[in-house]
Amino acid sequence: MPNRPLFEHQYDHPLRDVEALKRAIATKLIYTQAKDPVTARPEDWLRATCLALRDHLVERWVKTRRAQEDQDAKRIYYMSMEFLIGRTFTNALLALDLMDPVRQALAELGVQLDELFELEPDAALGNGGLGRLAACFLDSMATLALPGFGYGIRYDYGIFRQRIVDGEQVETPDYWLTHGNPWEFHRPEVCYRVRYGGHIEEHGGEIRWLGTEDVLATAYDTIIPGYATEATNTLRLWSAKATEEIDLGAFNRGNYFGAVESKNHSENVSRVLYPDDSTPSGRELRLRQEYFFVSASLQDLVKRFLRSHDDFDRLPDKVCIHLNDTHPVLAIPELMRILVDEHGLNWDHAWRLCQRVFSYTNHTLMYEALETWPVEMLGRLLPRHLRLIFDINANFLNALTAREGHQPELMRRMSLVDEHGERRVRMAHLAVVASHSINGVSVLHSRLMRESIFADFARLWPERFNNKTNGVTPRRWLAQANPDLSALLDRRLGTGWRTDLDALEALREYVDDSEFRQAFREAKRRNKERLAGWVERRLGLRIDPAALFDVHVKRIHEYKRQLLNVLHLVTRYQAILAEPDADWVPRVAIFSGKAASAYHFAKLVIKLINDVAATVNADPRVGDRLKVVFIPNYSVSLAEIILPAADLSEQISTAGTEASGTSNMKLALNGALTIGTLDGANIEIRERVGEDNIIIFGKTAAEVAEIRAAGYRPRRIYAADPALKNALDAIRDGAFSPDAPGRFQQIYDTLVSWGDHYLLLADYASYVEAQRRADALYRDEEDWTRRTILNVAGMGAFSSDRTIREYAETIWHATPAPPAAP
Ligand code: 26Q
Repeated sequence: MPNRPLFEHQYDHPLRDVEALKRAIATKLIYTQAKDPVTARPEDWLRATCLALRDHLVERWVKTRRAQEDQDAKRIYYMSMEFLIGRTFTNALLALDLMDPVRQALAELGVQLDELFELEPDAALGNGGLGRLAACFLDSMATLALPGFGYGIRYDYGIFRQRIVDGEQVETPDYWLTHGNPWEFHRPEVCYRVRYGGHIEEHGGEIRWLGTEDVLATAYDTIIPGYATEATNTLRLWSAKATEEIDLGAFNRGNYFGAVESKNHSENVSRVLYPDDSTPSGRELRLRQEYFFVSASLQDLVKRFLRSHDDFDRLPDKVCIHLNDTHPVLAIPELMRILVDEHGLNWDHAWRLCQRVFSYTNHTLMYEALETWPVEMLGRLLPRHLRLIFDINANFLNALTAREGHQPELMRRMSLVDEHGERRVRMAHLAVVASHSINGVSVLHSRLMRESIFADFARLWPERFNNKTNGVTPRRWLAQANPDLSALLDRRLGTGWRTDLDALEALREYVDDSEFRQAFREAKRRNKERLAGWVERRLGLRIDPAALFDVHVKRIHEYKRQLLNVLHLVTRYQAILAEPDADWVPRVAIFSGKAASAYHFAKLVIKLINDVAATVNADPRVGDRLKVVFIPNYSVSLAEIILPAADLSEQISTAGTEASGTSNMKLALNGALTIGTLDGANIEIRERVGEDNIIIFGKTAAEVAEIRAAGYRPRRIYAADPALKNALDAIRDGAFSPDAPGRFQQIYDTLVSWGDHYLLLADYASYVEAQRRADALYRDEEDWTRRTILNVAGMGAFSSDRTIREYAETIWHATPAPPAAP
């Protein structure tokens, strides 16, 4: 190791010094942005403050990287097509413990800190749960000082913005980089060539891949601060750049526009995030994206490894590569290509290394959502990789035959290539064959995964399959989103829960402390007022903070059954009209979530929610007994306002369909009671909070399977239940769509005539009854508060720190590499 200059700890002393902060912020404003403090806009102050904070993080970042290098620590590469980070400003302020001094420094500069938060755009480079999980994992890896690297794509456009126009979803592009991104560092020198197309030639056993069309991948690094540690990690996102600024051939032929077009074509690779409708569209650009970031990341990490190693023998001791779903699975043939074609390793050696390096998380059992790619398309775009996949498959099937004898049916089922109709490569099978660990994201999901989609593989390699129940970071989802409850917890439990969420267990002692319950209720009340204020300002709708806030927020999808929620609301509306003087518990039903742009049925559900909302909210006979709100453009930053305000958390997916859910955890952590099915992590939440403190209803996963096997007959359920029939008839006959009475016919047909796959009507009666239980519980304020406190107390297990510790110990075999204490 060459001698390196000592690092100047420029900021060590003035860190929490208000005068120094003022100077730092003003200096950034003037010299980095060339803005006059007298005329600077709030946006300018925000940027200046971010840059000043960033300097502190950079110092930690340099130290952490140095520690990782010096210790030659094993690195965890978390490969994900999505990182749903949200905003960074508050997160950075809390990580640095600088909230109060920065507030004061800005105030003395004439700027209100609280007015700056809203100005920062979300980094919304993800669809939902999977992308947000990746962001929580980065936060936990840094906080635990694990050497974790995120690798992904720097999309120019994140998940589309949703507007609601006449009750319908309208998508607009999310260009989030308009005002620059103060948190990223472009590394133009970190640049790799990613090749597509061409053909392969064999020369004496050596394979060459020639005639490709190339794109450059250039790196943008984002600092991921750990909490209460100097450790910080890196999220490296790749952006596409054309290999040539312009196509000189076309230019010389006088075709100026054509000359620039090919540049656009190349750079489109990182243009936009694909929305998930759980039916992969099989679009070629998506496949290009997957290979793009995988290839750049592997070239990058192999290069880093070779800086301190002469051969690959220790690769599995120093590198693990985690595949967040199948989206990065091309990393497997790409590593094989690098090892075999570029470094001359023999096949078996390379394959053994691969199997020790890769691990894979599955996030869905829905057959139609499992990723496959046409052999034809793969062969055209990545001929060398297709050949490698075929070779992997041939070796695998040979080994299978050697072990199990000749079983054509078994081989057909397990093959990496689906030979039915158009031949397709099964990415999940490739992931399983190449990984030493395959995990699901909740106990139920992991079991069903072993029993259904991977049953054959689990028989062959039981030791590879395991569970890692998801978790969420308490820094963002409690400390940041819920400052009032956090302050209360700090007073009673101390501040340690932020890094030791099990400390919440101690709350059990306070359930019988009426003063504590009062304070707990007041925190909830303030959160509800905050949300009510937001709804009134933005949507012009007044909601009563005393009402029960019933919250259903997540992607709009049939399996998540927002429609079941609507059926209950229509039933409740009809019952209120029939019995206006009954003792109703006032309720505000809050929905938020996006539907994939091509998912017609999900969009129809959004329209129905909005039509029901318009009818109910305008009906003077209903008043405050029921209000329905659809909050547009669900996002991480909206979640931070909505979740802390919830009383009731809707987790009502058909049992066996929601792999885990993570909003269920965030809501319970913020003091909401769950109304839910025995699905995903709801089951483990029930174990932790106790049966009395969660409202469970509906068919179990086993019952769902039986009903489907026996033949689901929804019309019988419809005909036998007058309340259900009234609700469905009203929807079908246009009670909520007088302007277009036939608008929701399809919803009726799907639920009653065709029989939806998600068995809505089979759970309807049980759900309505569960909602009555919720009302009854809410009526007893003290008792309700006790139950919500016990929910918070039981949520320690759902910290992503716990999840990441489990991954690190049992899958990655990685240990912390903290920077030396200052
Ligand atoms: C695939 C191909 C083409 C276009 C899009 C996609 C695509 C994109 C995103 C497919 C799936 C996703 C995201 C899936 C997801 O978010 N799954 C959720 O993962 C959470 C974290 O494990 C779980 O808690 C949820 O239960 C699961 O639904």
